[in-house]
Amino acid sequence: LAKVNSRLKNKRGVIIAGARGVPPRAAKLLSDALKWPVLADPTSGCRTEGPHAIRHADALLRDSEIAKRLRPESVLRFGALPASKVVNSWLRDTAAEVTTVSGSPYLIDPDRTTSLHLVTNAEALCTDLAPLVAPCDQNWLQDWCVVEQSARRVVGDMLDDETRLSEPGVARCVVASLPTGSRFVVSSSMPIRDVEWYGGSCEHLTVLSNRGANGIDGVVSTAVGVALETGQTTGLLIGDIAFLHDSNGLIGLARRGADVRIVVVDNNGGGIFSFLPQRTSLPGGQFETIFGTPHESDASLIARAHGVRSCEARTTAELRQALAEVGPSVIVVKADRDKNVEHHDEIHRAVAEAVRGSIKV
Ligand SMILES: Cc1ncc(C[n+]2csc(CCOP(=O)(O)OP(=O)(O)O)c2C)c(N)n1
Repeated sequence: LAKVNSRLKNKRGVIIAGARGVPPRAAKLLSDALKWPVLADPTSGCRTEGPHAIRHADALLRDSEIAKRLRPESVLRFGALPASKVVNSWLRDTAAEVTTVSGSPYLIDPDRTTSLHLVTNAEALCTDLAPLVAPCDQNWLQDWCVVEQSARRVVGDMLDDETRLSEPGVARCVVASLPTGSRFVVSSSMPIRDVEWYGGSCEHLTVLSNRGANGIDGVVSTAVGVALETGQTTGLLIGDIAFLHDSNGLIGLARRGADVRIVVVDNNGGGIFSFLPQRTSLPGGQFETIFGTPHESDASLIARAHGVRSCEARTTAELRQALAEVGPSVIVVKADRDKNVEHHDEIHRAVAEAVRGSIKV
């Protein structure tokens, strides 16, 4: 404990909460004692309403000035690596002293930033450390809270109550609408990123994400399995290609008593590829054949072929209402891949501008 404490005390630091890392209450206890923010990955369970919970780290740290201003001296990392590339490269470039805590002796640390690896129970460690540590100066946490609050405000203003749902708005609405205690399975590709960037507090949910063997395989089956195993309402946010890839997961669903509420963001292809440089460097037709892969399949009809109720939602209010219905369902939201890239850029720009203004970078 003394050794760990010497790496944390009086330092400007951050707690990184990854998947299966640290219970939210333990993270909060240590955050209060150290006056450090908790950078919370979507699957960490730590994306709470509290001001110390940083849900917009990826968006904040995209701005080089803000990233520099918020550079820590010490990092305490729990659980799996953050999903965000931006957060990981910021960590790599900070030169901060990184202490990693995990329950397993196998350390996953591709950037080799960890200089101390503790194999221990995270909750017990936080409880034992909290009374010993000394907090860093107040301005540090204050700055993080100010930028996080302004990011929360901008994202909320831009996405709450959309009259024409966007992909970011869908992610935000699904997180907010699922009933307390639900499991929430999030597919790879854009859904997990959109939940990270735009989803609000996930305090009321257990968020799960499964990369399958390759990224987008087996995701419908994962959600059905989670619902059957836990007996809880289970939401699934998934793109159309991942949905089609595992639509056999719907077989028998109507008769299995599993409350799986599936939201398919149907942009008629792989939306993530429109963020790649190939989108502009390849001729449009070629890009569509190789990357976009439009299929023209009807997700609603596929659901109905399996006897599962389906509908289309166009607005936040319609999606909220559809998600309130109990029992297996497929809710389709139509989207446009090109507009989606523009919309993401627009939100990132608005967040960066507001955040820069809020701490005068
Ligand atoms: C089994 C498998 N096949 C192919 C890929 C490559 N891949 C990654 S993302 C993606 C497109 C996913 O599209 P969709 O599920 O509609 O989500 P979106 O990108 O539109 O959010 C593909 C084909 C993969 N990761 N896994």
